[in-house]
This record gives sequence, structure tokens and C-alpha cells, in this order.
Amino acid sequence: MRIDVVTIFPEYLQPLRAALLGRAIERGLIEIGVHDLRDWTHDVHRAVDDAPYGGGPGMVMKPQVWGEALDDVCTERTRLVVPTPAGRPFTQELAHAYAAEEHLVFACGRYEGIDQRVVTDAARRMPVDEISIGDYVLVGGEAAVLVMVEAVVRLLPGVLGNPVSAEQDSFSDGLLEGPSYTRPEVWRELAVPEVLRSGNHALIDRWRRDQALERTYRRRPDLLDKLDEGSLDSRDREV
Ligand code: 6GU
Repeated sequence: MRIDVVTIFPEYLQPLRAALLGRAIERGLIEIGVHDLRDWTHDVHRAVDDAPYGGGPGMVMKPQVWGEALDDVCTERTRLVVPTPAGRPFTQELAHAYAAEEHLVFACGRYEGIDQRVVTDAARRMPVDEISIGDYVLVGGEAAVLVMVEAVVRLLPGVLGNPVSAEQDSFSDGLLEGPSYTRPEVWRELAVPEVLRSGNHALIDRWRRDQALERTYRRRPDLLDKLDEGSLDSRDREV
């Protein structure tokens, strides 16, 4: 998979080269390109924004600069992602869909956003998603790109040391993951739940399932509403 990011703050994307993602690059599992949007300006001031039509606060990113940048960076195999608080929500399901793409391009807007015609024009040639990572407002799309790329890349074959850990993630079965424990058995007078030391794996699986259901009920009841009927067994319904 190849990922390109266009931004006016290329240094903000440096963490993409660290840790898990850095290792995925070294091992040839992904290629990442980070591009400075100002490279596509033609004026001495390298201006990327202008006042909004209709008035109002803030600045809007100019379509000409973005148009030329995306013409150069996108191909006929690109899926374009535009991070914006006004987008559809980013989910684990979308992370899986992105992990199956050959080429992702992220177009980071700042200020009050990008001239909407950039999205409209790009959509004439490629799939385009305007995506939000949550119900809060960031200054720009860069931090959202770090979040999305990490969620996508860890799903690629060979990136995680242990593929089972991706399969058992929170959300993979529609529930939050329950608590985990390691040694020592008692720490600051707090004991590890007895069942986890019982060696009875049927009992342990049931206990973990109950913990996941209970935690989801308390923290994210909205997720329980989304579970399809068939995914709950009769024991689940007692929790
Ligand atoms: Cl993707 N961008 C910005 N600027 N703010 C956000 C966001 C994205 N998702 C949530 N808030």
C-alpha cells in the first residue's frame, strides 16, 4: 500500500516514520510520501488561503493550489480522504476498507477548510471521502491523519507481531474489550480476578465476554443498540 499526505505542515507528519509505522516502512509493507502544499503555489507569498465568499471569520484554502497538488499526487487508483469535522465518522469498519486500498491520499485542510470545488472536482475522477475522527474540532486535519493511518496500517498483513491481537480488538465483535491483568497476582492489595487463574478456558472465555458486555453497557450503550440480534447468545442476554 502507498499513502501520500498533502499538508502545509509536513513536519507534523514526522511521527508516521516512528515506531510501528516506521518499521512497516523499513520492511517495505507500506510507502509513505509527505508533500508540502506550498510546493504547488506560483506567487512570491506562496499563498494557500483567501477570504471566504459570503463573508465570515477565517480563511478558506484556495482551489487552484489544491487542484494542481492533487493532479500530481493522485493516480487512477487513488482513494482520496479529506479530514474534516464536517465529515462522516471514521470507524474500525472504514479502517478495514482503507486497509484494502492500493493508494490513499490524505488532503489536510487548515483554517476554515478547503474550497468545496476541490472535492467536487476530484470526485469526478476518484472515490473521495470527507471524514471526521470524532465530535470535537481540531485546528487542522494533520492529527486526524496520524490517527487514521495508524488505525489502517496496523491491519495490514505482517505489521503487527501477533495477528490475533488485531482480531480480538475492541470493536471487532462490536463490543469494547474488557480488562487485562498480568503478574503479580496481588499488587497494592488488589488481586487478579480468581477466574483468570483457574485454568478453565471455557469459564475464562465466558467471564471475558461478560466483562466486555458489562463495560460496553456502562460506557457505550449506543454500541449495544447496533449489535445484530444473532450476535448475542442466551447467556449474553442475562448480563
Ligand atoms: Cl478529520 N479534522 C479537523 N480539523 N477536526 C476534526 C476532525 C478532522 N475530526 C474531528 N475533528
